[in-house]
Amino acid sequence: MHRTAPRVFYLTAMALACAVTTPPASAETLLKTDATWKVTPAAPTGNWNSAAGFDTSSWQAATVLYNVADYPGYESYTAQGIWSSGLNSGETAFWARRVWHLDSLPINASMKAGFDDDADLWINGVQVISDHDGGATLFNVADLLPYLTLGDNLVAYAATDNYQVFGLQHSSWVQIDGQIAAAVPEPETYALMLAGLAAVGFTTRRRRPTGPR
Ligand SMILES: [Ca+2]
Ligand SMILES: [Ca+2]
Repeated sequence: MHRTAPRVFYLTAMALACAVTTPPASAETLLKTDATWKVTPAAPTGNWNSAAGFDTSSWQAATVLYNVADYPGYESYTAQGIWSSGLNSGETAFWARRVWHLDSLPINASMKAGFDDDADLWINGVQVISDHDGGATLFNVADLLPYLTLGDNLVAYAATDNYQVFGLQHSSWVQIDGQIAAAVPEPETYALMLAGLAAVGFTTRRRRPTGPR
């Protein structure tokens, strides 16, 4: 029996190592601007940029202008350029919101964004982007984890178009990419695995020749 015990221990350790060493998750788009965003051309009041439950019943679905991937160098992007109305409309300012529910926090998350021309962006009421340079700007926020929380998250921004300088064309897009952890096995899974390994160890021991060593 004392010779079998190390084998069972070894197999158990191997199985547990495999169970807890989940396959590396690949980065995926977790959130992006598209028609599911709520927008309004009328300046909102109150906690529109900090409260996930803010009443947006008077807001409208975002107008999709184009796919960011249509632009050379951006082929891998999935976000869509949005505004409160068309690409050349006279609406030179609009407000956008998206509630984003997280059942678990990502392993990592980054955000890329583009504004034509300026924007202020908040995540859960914390300002992440303050863009007032007057021209179209691209952003890359490498680590978004400090801003995220379990449950409902709110991504909100106010964008403006400096039409007098750059013409009427305007746009905004946001894309959040990251890695979600694979599901961790439940304790019951470990118990079943240990029971199975114990049975294997027991069988191995029973089959071991009992002759002289
Ligand atoms: Ca800008
Ligand atoms: Ca512009």
